[in-house]
Amino acid sequence: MSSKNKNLDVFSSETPDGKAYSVAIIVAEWNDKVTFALRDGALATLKKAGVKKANIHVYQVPGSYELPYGALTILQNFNVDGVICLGCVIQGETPHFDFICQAVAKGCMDVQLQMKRPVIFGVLTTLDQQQAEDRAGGKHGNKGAEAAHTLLKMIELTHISTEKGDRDPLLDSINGPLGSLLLQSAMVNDEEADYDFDLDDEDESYFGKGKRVELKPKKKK
Ligand code: DLZ
Repeated sequence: MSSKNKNLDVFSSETPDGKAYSVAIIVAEWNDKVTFALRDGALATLKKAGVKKANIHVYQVPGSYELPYGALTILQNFNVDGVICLGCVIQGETPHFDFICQAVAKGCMDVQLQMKRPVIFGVLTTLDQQQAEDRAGGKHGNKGAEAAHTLLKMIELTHISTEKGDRDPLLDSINGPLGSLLLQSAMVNDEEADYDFDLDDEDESYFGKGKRVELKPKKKK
């Protein structure tokens, strides 16, 4: 269904309670009239869902092209459950539009799969300014609000699956940052490879629970 026939503020399911969640919003400054309205829509939805003000972190990047890198660096360095990327790409006279849209969409997907935390694609890709404004608090609702709802749904899913799942968190993270630590350790030399890694004592929870995983090298007995 196109967003023309949908109000982006009307969700098909209830927005999860966000009081235990910590989130980041990354906003592109290009087309800021639109993107700042998306940001406000996202903030209103997060607030309504109970996300604490102290747990909402807003960052700006120059354009939509910079959103995936912004998401990656925030997820690598900050303790957030997920990220909303907000931008607005309006079709111009050159193929620039297609390059940016595809790069950003693919970039957001890559980052969330790499970091195993949700990165929401809240980027409007429109033919003109009016279409963008219609979806940034205009007659078709607010894409930022929809992105915030989506993020909370995906964080909730992360929590449900990590609580109910029976996979070993360490093995599960083999493709993520922990995995690369393990691989690096294995690659250094035989003695290093003999090291084992432990999750931090208090850290029964890991991704999606609002805590970063601290790995402590532990010599094998
Ligand atoms: C360069 C550019 C163009 C032409 N159009 C947009 C746009 O419609 N929306 C957007 O978010 N950013 C645009 N940008 C900027 C790029 O995303 C990026 O910031 C620059 O290419 C970096 O030099």
